[in-house]
Amino acid sequence: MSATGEELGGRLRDGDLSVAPAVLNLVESRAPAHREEIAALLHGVSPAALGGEAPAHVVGVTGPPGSGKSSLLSHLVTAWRARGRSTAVLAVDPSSKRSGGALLGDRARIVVDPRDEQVFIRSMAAGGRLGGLAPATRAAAHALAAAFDVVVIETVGVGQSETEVAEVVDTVAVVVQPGGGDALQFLKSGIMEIPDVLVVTKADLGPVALRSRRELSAALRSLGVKETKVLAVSSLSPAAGFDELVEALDEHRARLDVPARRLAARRASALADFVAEHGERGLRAIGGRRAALKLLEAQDAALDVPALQLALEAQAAA
Ligand SMILES: Nc1nc2c(ncn2[C@@H]2O[C@H](COP(=O)(O)OP(=O)(O)OP(=O)(O)O)[C@@H](O)[C@H]2O)c(=O)[nH]1
Ligand SMILES: [Mg+2]
Repeated sequence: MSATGEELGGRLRDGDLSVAPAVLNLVESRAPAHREEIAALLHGVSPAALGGEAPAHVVGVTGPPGSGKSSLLSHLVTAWRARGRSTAVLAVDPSSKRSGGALLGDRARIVVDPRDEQVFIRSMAAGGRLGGLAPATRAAAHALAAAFDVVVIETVGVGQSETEVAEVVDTVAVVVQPGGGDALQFLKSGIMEIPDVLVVTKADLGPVALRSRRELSAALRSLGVKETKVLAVSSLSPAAGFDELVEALDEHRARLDVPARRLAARRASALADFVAEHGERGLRAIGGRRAALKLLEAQDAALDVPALQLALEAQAAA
């Protein structure tokens, strides 16, 4: 490892996008010696160090396997770049897990201009379960948000499994394909949290896509949800719907209380990282999840995730 965590944090604060690969290598390292370096990196991009929240729009793109997330992201990244926004995508790859394997045969890659230095795309290993985020993914998103205009986390999941990504991003876009009844059922039954934006992909399939869009809109209305836009996009050429999608994501960001959401995200990340490391037994040592959250809420709002995790560890050891 050439650059230290502190150096990487400083370069991210300066807006140097070229350090993204080194940042990813560091956060993905499991070497015990790197734990302090990761903490130094995240400390360097904390609100305390930045003088406020990281400027990026952190977006979660989540949906069932094969629903068209990666194809959609190829176009969405292009649309953001056309608006001059630098973009990092962290694609959480569940392929090592049985649950994600069904459609691997015809899975698409995110395709962008390889010469564009303001785009960074990286596949990352999934956390423990479908839709789960590894600590490395949360750390990468927190760090890159200091330098990139947009940071995306792509995860596979439907139903409850996307909550983890919802906890760490500003805006959640749930992506479903036409005729995919699961999302509709999960939405109606309250199993699925209300997404910030709902996207029906494969609009080129015609009537079936329009019907899905209508059904999802009706389901949201019957739940009394007014803010969530339901959009249809096609990633086949001619691509369609992406300007509207950029707008819908921007609108959500505009009405968001970013500091509150980010603070909640750091607390959720610290708790998840703590549990990833110390398990439910660690949680019991604090007195359970609720006690842990209470402890986190008592900490300084400008603290970074590793510092919050240390507070939990101190309490567990007390
Ligand atoms: N007709 C049509 N097919 C699409 C569209 N978008 C994606 N597909 C196809 O759907 C399949 C899955 O697309 P991906 O973009 O890989 O979907 P994904 O959600 O990223 O899949 P996983 O990462 O495996 O969960 C591929 O065969 C795509 O070619 C679309 O707009 N129209
Ligand atoms: Mg994909």
